[in-house]
Amino acid sequence: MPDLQKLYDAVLSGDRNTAVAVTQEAIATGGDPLELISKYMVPAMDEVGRLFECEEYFVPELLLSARAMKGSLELLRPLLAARGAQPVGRVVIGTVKGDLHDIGKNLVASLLEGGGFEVIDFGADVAPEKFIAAVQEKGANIVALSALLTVTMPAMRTTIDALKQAGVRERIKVMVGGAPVTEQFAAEIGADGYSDNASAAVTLARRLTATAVRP
Ligand code: B12
Repeated sequence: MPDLQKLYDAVLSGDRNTAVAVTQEAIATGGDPLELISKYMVPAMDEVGRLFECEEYFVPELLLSARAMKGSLELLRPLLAARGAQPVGRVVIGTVKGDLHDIGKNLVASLLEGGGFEVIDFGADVAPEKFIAAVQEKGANIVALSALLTVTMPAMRTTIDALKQAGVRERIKVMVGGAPVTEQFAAEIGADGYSDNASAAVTLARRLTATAVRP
């Protein structure tokens, strides 16, 4: 078994190659995927989030750590699926219709995944119907919407209204974010939560899941 502290350090420092190599070695020597995630990778991402919040890390460091985490998760995900590990919750995430910015959304998706959520990521420019289908057909219990343009912020309201019209709003929680989005705007459009960064988004999703319908 490799020294798993190296996995923690690799995620923390955004060293994807080392994170992947240590994960491969751990898998080959019978390491427990859940333990790798919960004892080393998630704590490393929590630390990354903490460093980001106190402005010791900035967006580039966050992206590198998210990439390292993603590299390891790609190897571990099939093993977790095979043993039927229960996700904390199921999140469908996307940047709203008309908006092509996806860097922040990708960060949120990676950190949610690292936090134990199953994440269905529809990418950018996502129409309300796709979110509705994810709730109806895939049992998502959190809908996470991102917008980076003031002109696409109204699409968040449109999406929430469409979820209401489809009769699924009551069984899910909606969280919103993106640079121009504010707590006040989130409240105005009837979202359940807002956060201004990816690590706080995980805390928010955990809080919302506690009151959402299980997938
Ligand atoms: C990169 C970028 C682009 C890239 C996008 C590439 C990509 N794959 O994402 C490209 C070049 C394609 C682009 C295009 C355009 N862009 Co642009 N872009 C940016 C830029 C420089 C960085 C955005 C970014 O990635 N930030 C870093 C991430 C990490 O931050 P973030 O997205 O805010 O995410 C964090 C939080 O907000 C939060 N979060 C994000 N999403 C979510 C979701 C949830 C649920 C939660 C809880 C939290 C959360 O967590 C994230 C991580 O901490 C910004 C300027 C800036 N400095 O912000 C302009 C900016 C957003 N763009 C702008 C504009 C105008 C455009 C264009 C219209 C330009 C044009 N004339 O063509 C087009 C629009 C295209 C379209 N239809 O979307 C303006 C928007 C102005 C406004 N008020 O609306 C900005 C602010 C630049 C400016 N100062 O004018 N852009």
